[in-house]
Amino acid sequence: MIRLTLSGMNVPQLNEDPSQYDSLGYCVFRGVLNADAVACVQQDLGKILEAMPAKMVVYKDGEHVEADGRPEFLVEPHVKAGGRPWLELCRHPGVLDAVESILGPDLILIMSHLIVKRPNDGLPVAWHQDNTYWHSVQGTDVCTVWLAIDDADADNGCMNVIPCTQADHPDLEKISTGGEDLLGTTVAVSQLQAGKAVPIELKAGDLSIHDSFIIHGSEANQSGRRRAGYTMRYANAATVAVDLDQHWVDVFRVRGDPRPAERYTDFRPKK
Ligand SMILES: O=C(O)CCC(=O)C(=O)O
Repeated sequence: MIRLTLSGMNVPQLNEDPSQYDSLGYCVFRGVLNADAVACVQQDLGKILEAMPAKMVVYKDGEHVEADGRPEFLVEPHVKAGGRPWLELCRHPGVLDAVESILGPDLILIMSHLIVKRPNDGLPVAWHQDNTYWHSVQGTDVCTVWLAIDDADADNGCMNVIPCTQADHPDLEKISTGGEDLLGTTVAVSQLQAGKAVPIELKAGDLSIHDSFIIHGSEANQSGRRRAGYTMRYANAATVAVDLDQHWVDVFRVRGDPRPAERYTDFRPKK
């Protein structure tokens, strides 16, 4: 699992085999969006960044607080005014094929989040698990697609995952970071575990998928380049239930047949 770079440093080979996802907890898919599609998404993002409010309500260290507007906090763009391009991305056939190879064909979209780190300024994201924040989501067959809108690498703060830490779905205690980071909370990670982390380096248009229990995070952006990613969160509708009375955003059926009396919004392609 080790590849040697020109600089002589050992870099772990990223998993690109969906059949290894269950054991490793993540998988990378290359070239899902072509150059034209990437250019469109970058343009749509430009519009959102131009219109970003000076103040935002953000979820930090367990509560909602008002904070300065920052592009790491662009939550649920797919349901906001003008958000149709982001909703369309969530049912892009290439994206859904990748998700289907992981979760099967019965798919709902449960939320999305644009996480943009400005050059030399982007916030770190401390080690965390996703699922333990989502109390309205009951079940473990849940994953996040991290679509690279810009090239993402260790210098501009790409996501890092610690393979296999999702095994048996541990619900780890959240600890306040007390610092300047996206979530304000973290989980305890040993040096041994941290040493096994892999940087998910992607070209714009690539995507990675990670399990909702895997430990992951990212460093600040210390480069002069922007790092933008669009996270789309999906679940297997057969094994996961979303409590729509508690959930903060519409849930969209994107693939597979709706069950009788299902309350998810039908957004399957061609509907
Ligand atoms: O974009 C990042 O750096 C972190 C992403 C993340 O935590 C997530 O997708 O759950």
